[in-house]
Amino acid sequence: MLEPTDRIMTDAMATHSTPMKWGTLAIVGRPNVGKSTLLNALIQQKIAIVSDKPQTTRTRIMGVGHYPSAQLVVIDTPGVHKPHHRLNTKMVQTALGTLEEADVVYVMVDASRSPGPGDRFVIDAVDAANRSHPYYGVFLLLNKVDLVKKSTLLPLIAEYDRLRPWTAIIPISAHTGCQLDRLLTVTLACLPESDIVYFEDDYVTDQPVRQLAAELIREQVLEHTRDELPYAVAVRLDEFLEEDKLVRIAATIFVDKPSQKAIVIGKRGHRLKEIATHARRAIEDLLHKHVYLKVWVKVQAGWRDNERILTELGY
Ligand SMILES: Nc1nc2c(ncn2[C@@H]2O[C@H](COP(=O)(O)OP(=O)(O)OP(=O)(O)O)[C@@H](O)[C@H]2O)c(=O)[nH]1
Ligand SMILES: [Mg+2]
Repeated sequence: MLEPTDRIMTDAMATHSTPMKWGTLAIVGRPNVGKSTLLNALIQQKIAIVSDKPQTTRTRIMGVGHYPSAQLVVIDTPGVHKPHHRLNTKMVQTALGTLEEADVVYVMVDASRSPGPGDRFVIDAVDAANRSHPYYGVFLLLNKVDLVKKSTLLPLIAEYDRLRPWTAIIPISAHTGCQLDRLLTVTLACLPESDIVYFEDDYVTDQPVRQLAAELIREQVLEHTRDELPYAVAVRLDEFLEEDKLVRIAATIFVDKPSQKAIVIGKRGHRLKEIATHARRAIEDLLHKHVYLKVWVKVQAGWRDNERILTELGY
């Protein structure tokens, strides 16, 4: 259960009488391949929002997986893409920067597609980082195997196999959980043992609860909009007041243009009401408290290229 405090848990180092496997894992890949879905599955909690729209994740999202004889720090990253705004440049820099701190890397791709230029770009970046500091393992994950015929997998595996020497190529479904046990076993097998584990047993993520709440609101905006709108939306938390049995939250949804504001609000405010109702329920599930949520929509033209606003939004 996540605690409704600003930091979810304090980090601490603990020594263990029996050595544990310990390491940092980075998940990288093009947008929409299923990285955040895998993070949530590996740590068995929802700390990253997921949507069917590309470029959902905008920051580095850290979660800690606790296993019987191992602790794994899992880092989800924004999908690597061609940036057209300052926000997107930062997202790609964040994703590639994560490669510097990882012990093990998962390159995730969509099992229904042959490697494209975007996948090759990610693989080249991993290779370059691996040359300067060699990883314990670099895995290729063919995700969404639940959506493809088994007969298409072998030729795809052969195609990826030619691109670089992988520690292993593993077809998985982050969504159904297929092959995740095996993935975890081979990943932990690569890692060294450590007398020190860095996080307490109940430490989940370094994301503040406010940020999780803002993300759950953005997730609902993504769920209820399409086309260019999801890219143009950001959520700022203006108020987060904890009372005895209630948390009062006020948030602003930023969009880029007046026409987008009209879409988010919808006819007679219906869409915004839907968004707020679903977001409130999701935040209540997170906090285990009643939530009173007020949401405004504000046009902030060019926010994706405005450094001050990007900083204010935590990007
Ligand atoms: N069928 C199926 N869908 C999946 C699987 N994994 C993820 N998805 C779906 O794929 C979409 C994208 O998932 P995300 O986890 O948000 O993908 P991501 O790589 O984090 O995307 P970005 O944050 O945009 O880079 C969502 O609709 C997920 O439900 C899977 O194994 N099978
Ligand atoms: Mg994501």
